[in-house]
Amino acid sequence: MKDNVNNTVKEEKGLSRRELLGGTTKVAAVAGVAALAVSAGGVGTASKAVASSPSKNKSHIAPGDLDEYYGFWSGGQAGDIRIMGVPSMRELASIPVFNYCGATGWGQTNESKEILTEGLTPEGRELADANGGLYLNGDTHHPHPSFTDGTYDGRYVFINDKANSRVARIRCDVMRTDKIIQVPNVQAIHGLRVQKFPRTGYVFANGEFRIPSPNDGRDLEDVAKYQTMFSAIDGDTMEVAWQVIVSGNLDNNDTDYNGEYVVASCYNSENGVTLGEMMEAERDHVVVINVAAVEAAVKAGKFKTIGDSKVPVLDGTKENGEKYTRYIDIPNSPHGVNTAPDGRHIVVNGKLSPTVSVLAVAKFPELFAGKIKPRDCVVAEPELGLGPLHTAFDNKGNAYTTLFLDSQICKWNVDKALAAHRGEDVNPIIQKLDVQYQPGHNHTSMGETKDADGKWLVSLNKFSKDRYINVGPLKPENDQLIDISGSKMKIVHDGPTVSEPHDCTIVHRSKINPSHIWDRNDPWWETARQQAKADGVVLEEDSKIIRDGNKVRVYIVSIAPTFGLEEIKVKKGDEVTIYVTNMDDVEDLCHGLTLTNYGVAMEIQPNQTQSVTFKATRAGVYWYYCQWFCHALHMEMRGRFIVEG
Ligand code: RUQ
Ligand code: CUA
Repeated sequence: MKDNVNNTVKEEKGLSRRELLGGTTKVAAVAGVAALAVSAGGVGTASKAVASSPSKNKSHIAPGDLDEYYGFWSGGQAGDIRIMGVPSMRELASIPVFNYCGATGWGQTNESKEILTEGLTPEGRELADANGGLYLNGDTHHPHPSFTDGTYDGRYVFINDKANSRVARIRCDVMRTDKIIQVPNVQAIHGLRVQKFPRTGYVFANGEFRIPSPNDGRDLEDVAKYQTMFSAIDGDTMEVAWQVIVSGNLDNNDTDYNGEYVVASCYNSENGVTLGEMMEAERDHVVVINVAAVEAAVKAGKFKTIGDSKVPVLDGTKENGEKYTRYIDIPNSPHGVNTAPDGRHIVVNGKLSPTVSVLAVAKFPELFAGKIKPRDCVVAEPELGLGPLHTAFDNKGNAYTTLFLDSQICKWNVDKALAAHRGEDVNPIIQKLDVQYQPGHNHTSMGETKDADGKWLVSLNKFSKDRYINVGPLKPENDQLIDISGSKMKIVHDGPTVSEPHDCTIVHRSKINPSHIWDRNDPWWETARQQAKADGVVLEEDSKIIRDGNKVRVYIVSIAPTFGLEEIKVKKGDEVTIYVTNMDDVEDLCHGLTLTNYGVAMEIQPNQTQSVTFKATRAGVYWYYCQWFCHALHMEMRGRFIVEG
């Protein structure tokens, strides 16, 4: 009750503040948005017309109580994934993905380095090598869990890295990344969605930037020859199955519920390379990809390959691609693409147009058969407000669209929008809610599955401005939790997040079942297991030092509060690999190994083996210690690394 009172006060304040804080709108006006006539009449008035119904949602999670949902938040420019509890909005974990993580040794352990490098393209490896063999940055946007039969199956989460054109897979049993690949022939993987039916299956990845092909120094200034592609990755093998060259560029995408079509948005149908050029056309498009048609052509061998890459590439451009693709004009620089849980409608968000375009999935077969025109697939195009970016859904046929420029969420009814498009006199807009400020993505609980439950909506706002005490020039983003279980949306929580988590997914906890400890048969340490076998060492039992020329392999079993070795003696110049096996099969009992002044550190979770390799470059005594507080004698859990000169 107290919370509600506070929120009301804050919202009123927010209304007056937003008039003073028009900075972002001005930027957009420069980009030509203000030229569009927009009816803002729905603001306030529409929401007043709705009778308030009480919510059954409980937003406060008391100490000791558990959340009902796992939220997978992208880590944005930090390159990780965060697990949030919903509705508490407590941050529960960070899963290292594309980033370097000092807490876990991600980017330093041999196991993580293998994952970070094995899937790089030859070009990527060359570029990463110039920086010491690894990319240390990532720009994660779209975390999407794997599906079976239209809903989450708890196996994996997939996410893109726009910065280095990669796609990663996270295992939901241990919540660690197990595969990373770099997609060849494209630059900047942005939109990413997975096949919903029959299962994942494909992970669909959009290449955003157009580049020469192959990009090896040719056609540098011949921008007419630049191109980009849509890629389908096999989610089981994490290999690129095929690619389709498209006209324009690719922004976001989403899939249908039949496993047949993917729709990808394009904000640069002009093929421009400057902002001015990209803005020229009043309409851009979405491209519809016909998965079965592409598969058939690949199977029949009707593809080419580019450069060193073996990936089958098909031509899906406007001129040549009519078997594989269709282009539907959409106003204007569309951004988010969101499939409704009804399985029948896909909403494309207009960004520079105040409209969203609703596509009917059922029309796509006729479109590919040439029986209807592309625009005939648009069955509604309601005008919602300024800067529609993304749309989420409840289980009652309603949609929730973020309005970036208006700093609002617009709740509207899909059926009413269809009726209005047919000419009936109905207003599809149900309510507009002020959010703080400039929302990008939003997401509803289970809302991208057929199990959408209409309980919670999260608005990921790009600016927090004055919502928190000032922490300096770089302010956090502001994620707002909105109760949508009643007839009116109600903000119940503000939560700061850092480095711009672009997007999130909200998964009911019944769908995910992480392990408490590792299984000793896990493939995670297969390379270590093989090496140990060759050295006659049993990882689970032996603490031993094996010398092999100037290579030294140190095997340590850790059981709180001891390391199996309290002294490791090596010679200056040796290449040392330390394998630590944590034989505490106790929930929540993590050990670590940090080697002082050598910059070496890693986590070893219960029942896990991890290893790290480094050069003993300087003689002396260097203490190694366990850096995860594991026992009353945790401080004493240490040993001497002695380097003889
Ligand atoms: S995009 S704010 Cu990177 Cu998902 Cu839309
Ligand atoms: Cu082991 Cu601290």
